[in-house]
Amino acid sequence: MAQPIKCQAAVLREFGKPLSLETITVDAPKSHEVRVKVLYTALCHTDEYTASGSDPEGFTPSVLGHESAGIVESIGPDVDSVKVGDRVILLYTPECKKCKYCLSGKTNLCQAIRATQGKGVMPDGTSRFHDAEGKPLYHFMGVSGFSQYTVVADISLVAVDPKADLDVVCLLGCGVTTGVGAAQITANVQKGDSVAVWGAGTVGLSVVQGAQLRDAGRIIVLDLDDSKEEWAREFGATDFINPSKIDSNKSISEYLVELTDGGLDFTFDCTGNTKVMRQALESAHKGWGQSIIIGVAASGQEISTRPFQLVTGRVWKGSAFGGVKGRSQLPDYVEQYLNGKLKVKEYITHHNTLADIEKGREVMHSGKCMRCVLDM
Ligand code: DAO
Ligand code: ZN
Repeated sequence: MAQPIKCQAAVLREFGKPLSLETITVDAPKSHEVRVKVLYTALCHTDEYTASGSDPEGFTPSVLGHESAGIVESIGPDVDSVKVGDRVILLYTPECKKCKYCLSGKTNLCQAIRATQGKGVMPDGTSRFHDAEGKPLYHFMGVSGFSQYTVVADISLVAVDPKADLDVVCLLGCGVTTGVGAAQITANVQKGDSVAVWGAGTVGLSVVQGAQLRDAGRIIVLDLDDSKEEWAREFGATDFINPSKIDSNKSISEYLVELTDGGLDFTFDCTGNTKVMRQALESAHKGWGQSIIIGVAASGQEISTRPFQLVTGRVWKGSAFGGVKGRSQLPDYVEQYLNGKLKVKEYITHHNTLADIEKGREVMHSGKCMRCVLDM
């Protein structure tokens, strides 16, 4: 019978303040739960969004982190999908394979534990984390990877090929999969299609990679930081545009529509900026162009366009975790990485430790970081 474990975790005590490194207690997993020794967690801007206080599903005190990989340490009763010792990637988008959503064949947005995950608790409504005073800490995105041990629902993790280096494939727990999947599953980019991507972070560059793997034609990346051009080209961009530098009195959409003989087949917003979302939609080709929103906008923000943009055939859609069903499809992404088909390691610019998580967060805001992986 598994016992509570004491370990180190970075705790969000107050929004907008540094995370607090604390010794916490991680309870034994209950029915349909798994306790994981987290080995690596990469820092993602979604953690920062929540840490800033802008996320309506962010709570204090909580353990953030959601791009994680580790080893199954113990399993609760009724768990048959993983076993102790399995090497796993944690899934903030679970897959129960039983709910209406999972069975629909139309979405990856499993809803089996959606309500409790959004409230920062396990499916039974309680927490497995307690601080030194015994007070409960909230979970985050069903993962909480900024702790050396975490407890997740058995539908929120997937065992992967033991040959995969977990310090690399942890990136498949969010950024890389989100972008590649958005291009290949949500948009289903085909050979020769034209694509434009706003935002050359890990997600944007992964859209580029996903499109290039499909043999897209022109792949245009837009970013306000010129240093991202080299990155964009390395992942397959054919063009790089700094929107602040275009020599034109036209809007960026008009400029792109002219440049691409009527607009793009697919456009992707990876910025979370609602003005960019509109530009991306209006840069899509009349009659068939699709614009996919990936970036998460600040709470309360709304998007707008003239309805005629949609009447005339453009499609506005969105994508979370790239439309990827984690337990069914993520192992294949790991195989593609192991076979050298999918770039993953290439996004890692920095390494750090849990103890130095604040340094990692600093470097992430410096603009010089693509992905920083924490060795837990
Ligand atoms: O409502 O079913 C649901 C789950 C929505 C999850 C959306 C998560 C979006 C996180 C985006 C991270 C992008 C890097
Ligand atoms: Zn489901």
